[in-house]
Amino acid sequence: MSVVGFDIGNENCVIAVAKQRGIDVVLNDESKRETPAVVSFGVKQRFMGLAGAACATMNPKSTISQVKRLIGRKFKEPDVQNDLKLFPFESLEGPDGGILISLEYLGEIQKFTPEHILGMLFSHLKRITEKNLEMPISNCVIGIPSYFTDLQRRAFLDAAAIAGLKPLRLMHDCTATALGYGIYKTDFSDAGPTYVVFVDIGHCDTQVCIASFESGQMRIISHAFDKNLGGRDFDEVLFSYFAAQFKEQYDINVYSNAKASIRLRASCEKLKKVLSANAEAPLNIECLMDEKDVMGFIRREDFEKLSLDLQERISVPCRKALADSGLTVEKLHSVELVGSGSRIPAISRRLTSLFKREPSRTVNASECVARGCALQCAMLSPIFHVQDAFPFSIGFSSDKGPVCTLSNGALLQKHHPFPSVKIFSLRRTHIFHMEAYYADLSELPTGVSSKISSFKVGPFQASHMEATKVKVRLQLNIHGIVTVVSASQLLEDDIVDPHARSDAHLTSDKMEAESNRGSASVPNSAEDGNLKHLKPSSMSADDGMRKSKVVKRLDIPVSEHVYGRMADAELLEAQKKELQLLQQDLKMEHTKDKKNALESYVYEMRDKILYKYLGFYTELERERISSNLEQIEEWLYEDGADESVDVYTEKLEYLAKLLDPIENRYKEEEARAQASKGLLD
Ligand code: ATP
Ligand code: K
Ligand code: MG
Repeated sequence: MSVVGFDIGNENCVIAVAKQRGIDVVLNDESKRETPAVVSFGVKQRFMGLAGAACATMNPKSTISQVKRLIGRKFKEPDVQNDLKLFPFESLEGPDGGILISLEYLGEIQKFTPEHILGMLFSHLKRITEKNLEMPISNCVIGIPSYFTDLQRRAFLDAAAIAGLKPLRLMHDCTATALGYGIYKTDFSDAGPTYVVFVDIGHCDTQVCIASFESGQMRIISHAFDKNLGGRDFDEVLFSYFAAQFKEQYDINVYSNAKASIRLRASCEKLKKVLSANAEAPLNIECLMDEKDVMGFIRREDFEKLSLDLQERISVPCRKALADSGLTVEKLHSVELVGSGSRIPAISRRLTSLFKREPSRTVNASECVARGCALQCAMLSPIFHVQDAFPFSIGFSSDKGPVCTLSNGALLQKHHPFPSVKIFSLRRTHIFHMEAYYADLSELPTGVSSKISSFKVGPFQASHMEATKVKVRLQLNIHGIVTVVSASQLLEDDIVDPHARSDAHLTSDKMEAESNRGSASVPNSAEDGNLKHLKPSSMSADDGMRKSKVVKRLDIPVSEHVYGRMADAELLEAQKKELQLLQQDLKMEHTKDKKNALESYVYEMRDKILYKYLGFYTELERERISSNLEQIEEWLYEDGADESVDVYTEKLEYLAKLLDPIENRYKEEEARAQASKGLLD
């Protein structure tokens, strides 16, 4: 079984695999450890990763990056609108309020969901991995931001499914990092838990978590985040600075020109990286717009002043995670700083003063998420327990009002451990509905609906008008998705009628098999999420009953509807479409290969006629070959620049036929020479 971990960043993706010796990062086709998260639609084929990123300036409207920002979100959410303003591609509101990306491909306007675009990226990463491992893969663990909503998590699973991947777990980025950190550490004290803060600053977001490590177990005790603060905001500071400067100096308004904006933004990102290692840096762009070359310059000191607000904002989630954990800085063992966005020196300084110690860089800043995911994939049978914390408070209601509420109206408090199961009983006479919802909207981005999903429970049999006790098993599954895994009814033998008995079956108290897309079974499930106290039977209330009497447990059907999630038919459609698009890409790649082969053959043949086969042809043959070579070479650059595989193959075969007799004469002569040499020896 392959054990693969994926980190899908807004800027860079990393693939890691678990091998016997440890974790390896998979190199892409360009032998790079990071693959840009870009999908670009060319004229006849898609380009992804590095090749896709290279199309950004030439083909901005058809080049999609940062799709992770859009997945599982609504078009009208304010955050989404802000992001869409930055992106050069076109988007519109989908029929369900979701987002559609619209672009021209293969001569028509095509619309794609973010799930599908992310699916393309997954498919690309999957192919890189398969090429590298020389075997097909499907099982994997994928890193996600800890602030992802239920819908975003499901959308990620759907995107993976479009590419034919089977995620065994979606794992919070910081949890993956913490796992990779903790599993090899041996210097933790035996006296009590060791607390480590992980700060991940990526391209678009900042995530902080505090993990506690104890023998064989890791718990996430708190996490916090800023969904809209990352490296790209620092780029934007430089962008505004130079845009203003160039307006004054060169009288150009880059905001009015999409291509100029893209180029300036890209240059600012490069400049920012230079400033991480140098005290000052120049910025030169040829022909930025209106045929003007621009030149600029900035000192690190000035950049730091310009980005003071952003630096301050990084402290906010750090303080929040610390406050939520109930710890003081003195209790912390260390602060681990990861994510390439954190390479700005001022950020380190800021964290040093906040946590009263210099942040460590024990783990690989750009690879830690993928490595942690690969590790998790390799050890999903638990040797080392990973208990995560859920980011939002979840409420649950039935048609008769909220279920088992806590003081604030939630069923599961924010930071509830997962994977975990919650069991409750309701008394009902017939089919009923339940709703899962976010209990505290202030924990979510503005514009996110409180509705998560609805469940229909039933039909079931109730005797007369007397209400039956229905036991509902709610799961916060391994991906951090809320779902009802089962509902059941306990019946004493004498009230089960003979027909019902035939299809009634006794079930054990272990987790039932998954019934919904995205609800993987949980390796450790216990009454209320406490992994350490796993009991063989976790249904405490009815244990007594079962011991004294044989009780039939009848499964009640549960159906789930998730608000805003793509329907099964849509997913199938997207999978089919993805296969077609892939076929087209492969066809174009094959065509390119054939064209290259023909081109090389022309050069090779010309060379052979000049040297190797000299004297083995007639003047007539030479003339015929030369004129054909010349013709085909010219054709390759003009009419033949964009032909089909068959045409290239045909031309190559034609040339080969011309050369065949000459080649044969040469070989015969060579054999003769060899033979006579043998006689002499
Ligand atoms: P996200 O986590 O938001 O999904 P990601 O995982 O792709 O994104 P990273 O690869 O961790 O993000 O970081 C990318 C960011 O790091 C970019 O903004 C990039 O400009 C920035 N970056 C990379 N190298 C440096 C450097 N030397 N100095 C400053 N910033 C850097
Ligand atoms: K990354
Ligand atoms: Mg990241």
